[in-house]
Amino acid sequence: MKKLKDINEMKFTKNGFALLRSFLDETSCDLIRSEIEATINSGVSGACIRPNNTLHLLQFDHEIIRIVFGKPERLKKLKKQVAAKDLRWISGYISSKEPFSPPLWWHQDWWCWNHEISFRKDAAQVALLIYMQSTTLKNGALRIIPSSHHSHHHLNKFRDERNSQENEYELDHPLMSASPDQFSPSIQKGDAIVIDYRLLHGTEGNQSAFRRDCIILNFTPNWVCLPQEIKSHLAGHMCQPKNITQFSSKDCSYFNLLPEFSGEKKIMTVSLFPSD
Ligand SMILES: O=C(O)CCC(=O)C(=O)O
Ligand SMILES: [Fe+2]
Repeated sequence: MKKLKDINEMKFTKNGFALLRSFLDETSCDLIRSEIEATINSGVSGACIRPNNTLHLLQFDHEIIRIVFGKPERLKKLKKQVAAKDLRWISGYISSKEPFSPPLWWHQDWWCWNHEISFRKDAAQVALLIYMQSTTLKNGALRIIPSSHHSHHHLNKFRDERNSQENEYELDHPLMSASPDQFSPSIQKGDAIVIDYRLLHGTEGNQSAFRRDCIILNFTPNWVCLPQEIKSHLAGHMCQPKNITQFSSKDCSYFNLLPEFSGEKKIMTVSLFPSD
């Protein structure tokens, strides 16, 4: 008989996502919510405004990272879900949906479709999305298409260069609309969902008068197995510490989540669409 651990691991690989209920306790959520306010109000975090969601960068030494990683059992849960053998943290963001903002279009977070690693079964990168309030179809809930990380999906044919920064799609565009095969997980405050970077996902519109906040933490489950060029690109991410010597395993229990790379520095060409 299969052990529960194996079943969870297989589910993530097959479906491209896994839910981590009550990932954060109430106290951590409240602490993070006040850090979110402070970060947004300070205006110094490198906000990236794109239509219908605002991203604020989280550096490794940000207080929100300290709060989330401060409890080792959370990382253990994540590792188990994605069968991580060498988990490393690449980047983090606050993802806000402003009041009365339209849906975030269907997209994939994966960025190098022109590399053969894109077509392997296992995820090269995963995103952990932690929600700071419960979400519904009315306030910007996540929507995903299960298993879309492993197969061609018809929505991909609508994705093009507008799927970047400036240009919006009309509200009735297929990338903005509900898809018959979508799944909208019911999310309570503190719940998290981990998704394969290749999974098609988006959000409902936020029809409420309140901002909807999510913390996004991006990881590689098996750093040691990645090709050098991908390691080099990811290790140079702007969320990574500029001066790694300011941290040590003595003062920082999650220091070993930092990706190590000492080879030639290389930035890869970004390729956002599977057909590129
Ligand atoms: O905020 C969310 O719920 C998801 C955001 C997202 O998918 C993204 O920013 O890439
Ligand atoms: Fe995304």
